Amino acid sequence: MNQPALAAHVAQAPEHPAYVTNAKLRRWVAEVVRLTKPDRIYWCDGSKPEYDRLCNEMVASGMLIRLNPEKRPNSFLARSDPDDVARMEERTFVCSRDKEDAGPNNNWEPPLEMKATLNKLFDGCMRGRTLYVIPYSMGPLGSHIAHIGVELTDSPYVVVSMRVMTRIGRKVLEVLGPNGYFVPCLHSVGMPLAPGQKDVPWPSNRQHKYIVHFPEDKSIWSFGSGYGGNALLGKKCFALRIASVMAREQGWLAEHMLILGIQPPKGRKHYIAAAFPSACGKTNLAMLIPPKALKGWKVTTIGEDIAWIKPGKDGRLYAINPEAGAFGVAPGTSDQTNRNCMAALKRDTIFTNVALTPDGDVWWEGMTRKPPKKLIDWQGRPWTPDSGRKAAHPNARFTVHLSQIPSLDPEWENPDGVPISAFLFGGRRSTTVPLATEAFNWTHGVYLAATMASETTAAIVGKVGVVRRDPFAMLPFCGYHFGDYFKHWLNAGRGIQHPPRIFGVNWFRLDKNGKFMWPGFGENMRVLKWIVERCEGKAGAGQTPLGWMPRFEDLDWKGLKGMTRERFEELMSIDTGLWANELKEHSELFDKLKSRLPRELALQREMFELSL
Ligand code: SAT
Ligand code: MN
Repeated sequence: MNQPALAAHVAQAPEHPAYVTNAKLRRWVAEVVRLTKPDRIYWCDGSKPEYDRLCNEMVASGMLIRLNPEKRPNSFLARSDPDDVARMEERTFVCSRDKEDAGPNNNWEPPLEMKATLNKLFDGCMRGRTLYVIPYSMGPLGSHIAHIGVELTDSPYVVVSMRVMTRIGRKVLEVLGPNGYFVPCLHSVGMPLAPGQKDVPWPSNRQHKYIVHFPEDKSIWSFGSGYGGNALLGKKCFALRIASVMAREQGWLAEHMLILGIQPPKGRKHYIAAAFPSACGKTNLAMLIPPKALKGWKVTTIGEDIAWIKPGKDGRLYAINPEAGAFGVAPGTSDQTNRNCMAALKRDTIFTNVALTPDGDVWWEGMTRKPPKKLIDWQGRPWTPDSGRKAAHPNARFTVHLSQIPSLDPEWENPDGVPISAFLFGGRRSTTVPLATEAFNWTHGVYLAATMASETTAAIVGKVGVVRRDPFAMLPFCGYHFGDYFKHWLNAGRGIQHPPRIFGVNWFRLDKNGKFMWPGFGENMRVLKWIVERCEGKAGAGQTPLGWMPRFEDLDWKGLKGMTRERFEELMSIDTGLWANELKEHSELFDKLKSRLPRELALQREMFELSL
């Protein structure tokens, strides 16, 4: 322990370790202590013993269950409150001074009113708890693309998760120095404890939940939820919503994208950044294992959720993964769908809302073809295959450090990032959208990304399976007006000498019988190979109203059974009736963004309509 307990809620600045030299940080922590009135303050050093100690404490308090060390060494299960299982878009706000700056794509309230609301909620909200100070770096420590945040939280689950997901602790404060810049991130589960009151396994606040961003202050306040993106504030709150604002101001990009490397059997390695909405298989794509028949092709992983991208001196775009871990969807993950991920999860993993086996291991839907005969479900109730309900929550997650992924790219911590050859945009579309298209040029690519849509998943609270426009897979994550964001993207491509090519993909199209037309997973390599060969000017394509599309002969079918020319043509077909409807929806989206929509996109839409 590097911090003595506070006897009372002292009015003066709390003690801090001597190595905390940043005056602004010291002042802010003192302010938050006065407001939230924790019983104790603890400065996280980021060490392994600290992580182990916090995990042990949580096992003792019932917040974590230690899994069988013989089956899953150093791994834990957390069960959340059934009311606190996913991101809550309805409770997420971007409070810019001017409402128009937040755009119709964000919930907004006047910042002063919101601060008054939050100040009331945070007043005394950490009573009976410890306030943890977590200095963290998004991106390799000291990288010119990285940025520092400090999260103050009353959740030890958040501390251990942040240690996996980011780089935390004392070493971050050394980089920060006495005058360095950091993004202040305040989080509370919103459940103070009265003297002697027993804690619950998953404290949260059932009445009030707020995930709030102040883009001008560059600060984050999150109240009432302990789950994922609501509570691990480095992820969606900082690395996307606040970082997107910083990126626009400073001339870079903060995107909801995985980054993967593709090494052809001969020649140069390419890096691709790909945007998909939450729970659309980004983790699987980032860790893809190519089919054996495509001999010599190798895929490596840099990141599976977020990319920060900056122009380099050579006129190319360079990307880092600001995270150090994966917070991925467990259901559906198996040795068949993602062997690399399953290998990563063998040890040192925190699971949330998966099922527990009688021998102290974990299980989720899709992990094995046959479910175990008996389980404890994600809510701690006995479960059998005929229970008629899911054993794991559909948004159950694993939290694992990237270093445990066998396919990790050796360049994953390169402070200068990796050069991006292509951007990929994809959604979950059971109809309308063909397997793959390549944009005619940068502006057309921005149009393609701006108008993408996806069927919603369990990653957010709300109705699942509804088609919604999700531009750049950033709908819940763009911290400012989408019209300005599209403009920023148009400028990003114009300002550089070698802009990446832009592609659209859809792995999820169904046939008339409701069956997936594309096998997906490792077979997606065939599309990636075509993309790399397009980047090298080697692969052919046909011109269509949607863009350049691979013809049957342009893809490598070695070793894939069942894909006939006829079936492929169905998979690639353009139904003009359905596309007329898409165009109507593009108009509706553009109408909402009208006041700030770049004219290029409206013109692009018109050209598209005329060509259809
Ligand atoms: O809960 S998170 O926002 O971190 C996960 C996701 O929606 O992708
Ligand atoms: Mn995501």
